[in-house]
Amino acid sequence: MAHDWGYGHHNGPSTWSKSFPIADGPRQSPINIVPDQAQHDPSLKPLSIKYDPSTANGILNNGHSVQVSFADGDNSLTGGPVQGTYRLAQFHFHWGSTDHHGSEHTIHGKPFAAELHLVHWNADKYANMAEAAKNPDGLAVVGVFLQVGSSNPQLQPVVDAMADIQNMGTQHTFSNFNPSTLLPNSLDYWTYDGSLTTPPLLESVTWIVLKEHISVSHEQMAKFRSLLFTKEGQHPCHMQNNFRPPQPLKDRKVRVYP
Ligand code: SG4
Ligand code: ZN
Repeated sequence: MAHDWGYGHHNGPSTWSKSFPIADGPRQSPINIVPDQAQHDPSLKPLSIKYDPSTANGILNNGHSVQVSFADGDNSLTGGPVQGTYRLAQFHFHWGSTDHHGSEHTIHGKPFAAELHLVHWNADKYANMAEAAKNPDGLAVVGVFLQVGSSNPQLQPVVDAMADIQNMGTQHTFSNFNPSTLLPNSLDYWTYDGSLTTPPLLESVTWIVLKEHISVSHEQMAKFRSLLFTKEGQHPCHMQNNFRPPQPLKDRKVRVYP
């Protein structure tokens, strides 16, 4: 479908504003984070995350990313920059064609090989993810950088499952997985008000970008790049460079905890 958004020459990030004018809005994501310019804010709290591994219910190639989804349950993000309880809906990744780029956020202009996004919605105020995504305090996404180095055993169940979902639109059961095993030791973070990084680019995300990265091996990254953007029977196109580049900060401040 030539008119659908994607990451290619004719449907990539620089074209999204034609169909989604909010692409040029005041609080778009991702951004380049300049640590020296982040503000310490004593009102920020430590991040508290608790997930129930039994709620993991599937892994999907949606043609834009690989995504693990969760049933509604006791999957909560509290504290940090947010008020109330946000519930995990899914996690997914963005990555490059080489080990040297692929993350959406950058630090001092430096990209990482990949970025994990854990997407949560405000279950205190809204009935579901779709409703939450229309509101400025609807979503909270935790971003974690992946740096190529030693193999990451916690990531291996996700990497192994990729063999079953090579084509766009394919899914497979994926159960009993605790995504908190993917988090780094420290939950210190930067935070700012932003958006979804894909169409519809809704300006509803409180971004929480962790300072500490996790590791991934070159071989594990190669499995991400073996996935396909395309459906079975179409000319195969490898899923890589599925990231949006940094957007203007405009009238926003990045805050840092602690
Ligand atoms: C990826 O394409 C996910 O697969 C999408 O998940 C997600 O959309 C999209 O990224 C944007 O999320 O954290 N990068 S992001 O801002 O979560 C949503 C689905 O399509 C709405 C469910
Ligand atoms: Zn994402």
